[in-house]
Amino acid sequence: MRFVNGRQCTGNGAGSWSGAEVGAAFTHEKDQGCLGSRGACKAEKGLWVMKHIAIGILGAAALGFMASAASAGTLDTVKQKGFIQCGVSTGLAGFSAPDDKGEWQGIDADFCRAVAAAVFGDGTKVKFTPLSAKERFTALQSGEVDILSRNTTWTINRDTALGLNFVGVTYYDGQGFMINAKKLPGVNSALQLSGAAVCVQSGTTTELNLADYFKSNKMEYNPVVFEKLEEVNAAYDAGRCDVYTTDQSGLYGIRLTLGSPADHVVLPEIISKEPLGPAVRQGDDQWYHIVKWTLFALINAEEYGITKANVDEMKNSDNPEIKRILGQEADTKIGTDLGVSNDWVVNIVKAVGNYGEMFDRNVGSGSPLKIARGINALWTKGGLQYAPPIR
Ligand SMILES: N[C@@H](CCC(=O)N[C@@H](CS)C(=O)NCC(=O)O)C(=O)O
Repeated sequence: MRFVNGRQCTGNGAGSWSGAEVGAAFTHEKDQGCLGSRGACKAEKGLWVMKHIAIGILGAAALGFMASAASAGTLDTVKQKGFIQCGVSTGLAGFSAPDDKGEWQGIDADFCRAVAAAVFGDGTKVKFTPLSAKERFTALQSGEVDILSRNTTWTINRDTALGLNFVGVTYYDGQGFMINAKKLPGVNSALQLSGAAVCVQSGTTTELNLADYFKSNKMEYNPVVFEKLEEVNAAYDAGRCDVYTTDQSGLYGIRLTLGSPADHVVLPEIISKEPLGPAVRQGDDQWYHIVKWTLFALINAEEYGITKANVDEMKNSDNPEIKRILGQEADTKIGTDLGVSNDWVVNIVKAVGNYGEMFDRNVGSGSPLKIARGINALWTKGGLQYAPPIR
């Protein structure tokens, strides 16, 4: 089998990335000169490196200050400005991507709408900030966004050293590989990929898992690394690498955007755990609770059969748990204890539906991606989605 001669990106190869995402977030390394435009890359590099070392040092020193300055009282800040600033991807189908009218669609975009509905009773009170993988953590740490809802994997490094708090899991994913079956006819397993050039986005867990997987299977590979999603997609579509690796859900979305989607197959191996979920800054418990319980409200609503269509009717249900969730219990303080109104769950479900509706519309049977619920089914249906009780 012949693989394309993928060139390794100096300093950005998976091998040289030692899991130091704190540094990555602040040095904000630019990858675009590494493949195809190496001359331009070199010319700019001296100045650019000096500038970014300085920014990196200042950035690291400022981390503690920024995180605490930006984190206290997010609810008040959000109420004052009248909307939630939501960090999303630059355009990943099913998760967060603008439609032809420029409106953000996807499960991650809808999650921010759900929080806006909880806070304002109006799911439209959201502004979106598109962020690359490398930009996303700095944007949250600095207060540029109030929530990061961008197919982001919950890891210990991000939950500790990066100063974030993940609120839960909106989508259980795992890393996969996609190949052009026309170019690599005999390949049906990732274990046949030794020597391949692999397209990957920098600043991701993907890059780290890729290194682990090839190392543990004693295989060689050439990482072809870019910062911008469109660069990775274009390089892969142009045949500059043999393999595309990212979260499996992402592969299905990206496949739809390629020149001839039917030529590309996703290989069966899942090489990692990628629990994707929204994150907030550490140091603001009230905001953390609002965002976390918004997710739990969406999941509980599905469990109790509360939908966008029946939510008003369900307020009169005989089931005390449904009445409680919908804020209909006499003298309830559940919503106000959280810092929102007592009909917060009604508002959430009216804005985006329950978790299952959000899933189906964006990535599931009602979407072009047609991803099965699988492990993202409710715990009552054999899946992993489970939320603590609202009581
Ligand atoms: N879940 C992984 C990967 C997330 C990621 O950024 N994946 C890329 C490749 S699909 C992406 O979504 N890019 C979108 C963008 O940069 O706008 C992580 O948190 O590190």
